[in-house]
Amino acid sequence: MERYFQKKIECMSLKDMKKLQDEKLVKQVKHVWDNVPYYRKKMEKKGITPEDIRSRDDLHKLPFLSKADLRECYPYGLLGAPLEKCVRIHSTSGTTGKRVVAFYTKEDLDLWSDCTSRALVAAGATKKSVVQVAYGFGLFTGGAGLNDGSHKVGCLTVPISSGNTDRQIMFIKDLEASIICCTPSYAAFLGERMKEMGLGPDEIPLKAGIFGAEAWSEEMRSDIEKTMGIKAYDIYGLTELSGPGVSFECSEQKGMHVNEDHFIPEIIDPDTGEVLPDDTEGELVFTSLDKEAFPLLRYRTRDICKLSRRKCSCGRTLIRMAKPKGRTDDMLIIRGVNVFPSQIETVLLNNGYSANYQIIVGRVNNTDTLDVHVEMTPEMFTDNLGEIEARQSKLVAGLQSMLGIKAKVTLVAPKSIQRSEGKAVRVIDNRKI
Ligand code: DLL
Repeated sequence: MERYFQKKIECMSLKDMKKLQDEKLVKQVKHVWDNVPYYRKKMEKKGITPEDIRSRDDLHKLPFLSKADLRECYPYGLLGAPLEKCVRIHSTSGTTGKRVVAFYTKEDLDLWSDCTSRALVAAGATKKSVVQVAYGFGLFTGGAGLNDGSHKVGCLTVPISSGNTDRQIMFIKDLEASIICCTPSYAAFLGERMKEMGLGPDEIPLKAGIFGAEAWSEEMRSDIEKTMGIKAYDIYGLTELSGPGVSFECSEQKGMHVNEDHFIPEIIDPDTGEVLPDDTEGELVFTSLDKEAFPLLRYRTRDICKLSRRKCSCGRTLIRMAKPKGRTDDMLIIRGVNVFPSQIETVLLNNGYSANYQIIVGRVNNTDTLDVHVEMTPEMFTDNLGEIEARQSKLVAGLQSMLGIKAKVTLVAPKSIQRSEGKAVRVIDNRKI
């Protein structure tokens, strides 16, 4: 069965896609120049005008935008359309500084729902599907984004939002939901609860999950897939660019196809800003080609990943981005070594633990400390101290070989680490306090 929502775009030849992007980019730069004085000043400072941008090949000439710019412009400073054309805002859950507010016109919402529809159809959604949207609704983009895409595909949509886990499970069973959309950490929690209720993969009607909004490892994917008997698809996006659906996974599960007719991705060296070739790791930067109300050019996401043009057997020609490894701002530097929470997660899951853990960083006598608290699974739970110590030592060795530094590992009782209904908070860095 073909699984495309807009085949013409999703399988467009590279030549046609380039032409489409070239045309849209020229128009978008002009739109920003005419309507967003803040960015126009940035261009003037670099000595460029819209005439300098004739195609995608000129993209590198444009100045970057960063989260700091967005905060400086809060709330209306980057608005690209008159307020009477704007119909919605969403906002990031940022805990530091001013929140980022993004604006949408009706047309922006329509194009955004195309993106999430593509993700849903790639995961097997049809008009006959029942789709449970368990991302948060409200200012967060997850709920609204998948909800609108699900409507557009014609699925029966269950806008349940996050939380109330037993009710989630009741609806999945009673309505025979085939697709669930939520964060991977909430999916893991749902799976854990289903197991506790005695529901095995064969008794769970779900066939697929669309999980994103936070970094998650391949090991976590396979855990969730096994527990619920589903195929777990990754989806990526950020509020500043619309929300979920900037890129999405196909059944190959080898990276996420970027919706290139709406967003041009680049990978840059985060220190120098230099554009890096495909298959090289660096910071992801996006230019939105169609957004009217919040048209960001060369927005630095701070997400670290790679792009690949290798052919995908699903038939889509859209470039793929790897699973983001983490963010430049959640990379921990511990005793001078770069540590990503995702590396720690990989070691834990490879050793049979679940993704219920907490990383606590501190500083004692000017030396950084790294403590990892990990829940034992109910199956491995024991009060035999010798056994616990042996397990802890094995994890210390595993982490040492992955990270190159020594961590202290403490095994804790099952269910003693708080579960998350949205994005999980796994790092506590006491050095900043
Ligand atoms: O998290 C949008 C979203 C909702 C995406 C639902 C997918 C599903 P923000 O709250 O603005 O928007 O956070 C954006 O989350 O820059 C990444 O660091 C991270 N992120 C999003 N998706 C993924 C993913 C939404 N699939 C920030 N893998 C981004 C890893 C992700 N990180």
